[in-house]
Amino acid sequence: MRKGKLALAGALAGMLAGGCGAAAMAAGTDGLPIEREALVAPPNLPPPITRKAPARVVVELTVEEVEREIAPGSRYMFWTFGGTVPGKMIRAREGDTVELHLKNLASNKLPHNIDLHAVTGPGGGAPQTLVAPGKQAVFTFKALNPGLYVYHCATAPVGMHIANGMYGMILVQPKTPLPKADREYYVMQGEFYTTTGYRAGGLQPFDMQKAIDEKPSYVLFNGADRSLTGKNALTAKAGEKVRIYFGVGGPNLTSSFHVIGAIFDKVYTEGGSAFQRNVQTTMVPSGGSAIVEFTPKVPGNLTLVDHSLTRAFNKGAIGLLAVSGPDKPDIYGKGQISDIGASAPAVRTAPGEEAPINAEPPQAHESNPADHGQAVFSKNCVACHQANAQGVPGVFPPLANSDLIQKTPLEAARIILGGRAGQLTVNGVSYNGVMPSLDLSDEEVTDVLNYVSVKFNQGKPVVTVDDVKKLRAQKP
Ligand code: HEC
Ligand SMILES: [Cu+2]
Repeated sequence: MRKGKLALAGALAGMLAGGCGAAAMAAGTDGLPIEREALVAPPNLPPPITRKAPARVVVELTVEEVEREIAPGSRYMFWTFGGTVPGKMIRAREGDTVELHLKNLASNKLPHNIDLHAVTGPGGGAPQTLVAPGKQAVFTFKALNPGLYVYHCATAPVGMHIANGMYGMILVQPKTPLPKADREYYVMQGEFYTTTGYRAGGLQPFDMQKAIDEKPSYVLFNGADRSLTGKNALTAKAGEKVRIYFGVGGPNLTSSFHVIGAIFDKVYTEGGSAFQRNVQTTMVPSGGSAIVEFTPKVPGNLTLVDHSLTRAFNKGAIGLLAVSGPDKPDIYGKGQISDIGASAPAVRTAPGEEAPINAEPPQAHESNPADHGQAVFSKNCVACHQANAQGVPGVFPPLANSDLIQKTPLEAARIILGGRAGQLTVNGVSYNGVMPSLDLSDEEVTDVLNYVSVKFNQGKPVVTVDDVKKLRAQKP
């Protein structure tokens, strides 16, 4: 609490003194005006540079080794540039001289340095900046080329320093800046290799062998599971131009960066000067970047993913951009769902032709609830919960021997009736998925649950049609 307030006070003081992020000071020895850059935490970045002439940009970056949450209930020892993953973004202008002060806190355990891909010269600054805990280095370079560049620690073992979070980006604005965007965000992807698995809980140690094998437990945006979802979601209004400075720290994986529900109007591929238009997914290599621009038109959540999708849905590489604004049904229709008729044949038979002889008679609740339940199960449940009702580990909970069904059958009926999303524990294992509302009748819900109870839970029928009717009436 206290620390937060102090930090806020400091930031306010900085803003008052520095106007918009960078404070202009007296000219340096080389005659360039000196600007001290105020760094900010991702997904934010310093504001656009409006000056028209070069400056000496002074940046203070402090290496901090910090233990914090990598996922709710799971902790990790991060090594960071500026206390955040990715490291705080540096913003300069083509032709600027950057004076970088790299501090290694005395409380840290290891030496670190920085290699900036925006530097022209061997090692990108790494040899000049290698500092033990309690030391600092000053390194000056000229930002000759415009572009969006990754920086990272290059201390051996380099893969480990990067895997622990030691990467960020420096944006070198071209002399003619990009056209104004309404929102600018800073997002980086990186993988984390832990001895214990995704969301395993507790302090999760780094696993060098998994890093060598390129088998991460986490693939994350901005260094934490849920760093860009829920209350941390990015925001925009419909009609605003959004620009995302996207990079990959790695240390190993290439990202197939995609925003579900948006088309990139422009992608400055590989963070360079040329852009491609109308792009769905852009490939961003480890140690590389892209600048993407799009203008959301309708309200709702757009989802940032690595389109290598098990990374998104099973390892954390997911973020949200919450868009507000009025509906535009001409651009994004509401959709309608209607019955195609249970007995309507997929292929029309010509008049006079007989219906296929092996067509199964429709199973009805009235004639045989158990068979009806089995039919509903085969048609509606097996795709996710599987034919043997065992589910899929980590994704779809089992219906067979489910403590939830056995102990709280009415809750199970409620789930089958209306669907469910979010955290759920079955047989001591936690799930966090979405079961859609399947639009079943009261008889279908009743018969399928009783079928599951008898067939897969060695139980008896557990609900009646009246129970389900009552549950439905309770629904808001
Ligand atoms: C599209 C995939 C999908 C389909 C189809 C589906 N479910 Fe589910 N179901 C899920 C998911 C995912 C969960 C966990 C939801 C959560 O995490 O909140 C779940 C949870 C449940 C649960 C509570 C947890 C448990 O294992 O006891 C029951 C009961 C259930 N489903 C029954 C059914 C029945 C019966 C059907 C068919 C009528 C069905 N589901 C169809 C995905 C599905
Ligand atoms: Cu390091």
